[in-house]
Amino acid sequence: PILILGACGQIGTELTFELRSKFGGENVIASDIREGGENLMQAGPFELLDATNYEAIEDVIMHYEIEEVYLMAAMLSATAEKFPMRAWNLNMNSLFNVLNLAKEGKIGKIFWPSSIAVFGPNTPKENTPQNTVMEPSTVYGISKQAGERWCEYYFKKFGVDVRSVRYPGLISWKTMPGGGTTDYAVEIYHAAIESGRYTCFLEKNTKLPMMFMDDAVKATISLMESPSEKLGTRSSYNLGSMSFCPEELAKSIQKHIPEFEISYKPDFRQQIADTWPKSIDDSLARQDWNWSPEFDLDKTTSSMLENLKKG
Ligand code: VAH
Repeated sequence: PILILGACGQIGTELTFELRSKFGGENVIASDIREGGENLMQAGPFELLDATNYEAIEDVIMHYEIEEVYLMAAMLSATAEKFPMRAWNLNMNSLFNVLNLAKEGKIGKIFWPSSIAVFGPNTPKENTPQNTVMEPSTVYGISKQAGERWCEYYFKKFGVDVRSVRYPGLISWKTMPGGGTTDYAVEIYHAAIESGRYTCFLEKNTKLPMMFMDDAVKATISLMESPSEKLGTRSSYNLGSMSFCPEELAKSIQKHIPEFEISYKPDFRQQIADTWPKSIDDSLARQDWNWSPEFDLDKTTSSMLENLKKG
């Protein structure tokens, strides 16, 4: 069986649905600090679980005989700047809990998400390499860089089978955005349908690496199913699919909703976005486990508007 920590989050929700359809609802235990939507709660077992509580996770793992854990609980970049110590505690202690349970032989395989937030102001911004200068200047990015170092350490020192990708900004419709700097790219679709206008908290030419959630879920499961010997890195894989700026995203929406209007009112999240890459070199993921994305911007926009219009 599989345990998902943070199953009610943006990625956790989608991973839970996909893994349940692949392996059967009863084999995927969803957990989070709070209950989720009824379709998530009814499709398989759910446990209220604090990912920073080692004993609580251990109890769930022993009770359900868990073999794999997806640790999707975290505080994202914008919120982490407001509550640095709470973010560090959640993002790091949840990771230590699952790494240590695996070191004790109680978990067979771990997925842990990193992010393009590991890169900082002096990282090359175009086609950012897998291995390069990384001096993240955000709490969230620092926690992801530290997390990557610990994942590689536990693999090398204790043989823990932990796998990770550096997600770009993710776009999805099943959950509302939650505290991310890239979440303008989710909010904008809701606004386009609800009011026909959106005030963007990033400048119009802020180009960032982005990905539609279906591609992110496909990549995650593909990495988890790859033979261990094929994996060339145990810190975290660069993962890319497309890059765009708010102005380009607005134009893509206007192909469907011509009267849609966007205005710009940058806030503190602009300073976070300015430290991140514009595009990613993900050739190692393509080489090691045949990564290849399916959704470009226009395909993403069609899918987002179609699914959000269904309400
Ligand atoms: C955030 N969506 O904005 C997350 C992600 C690269 C962006 O880490 O914080």
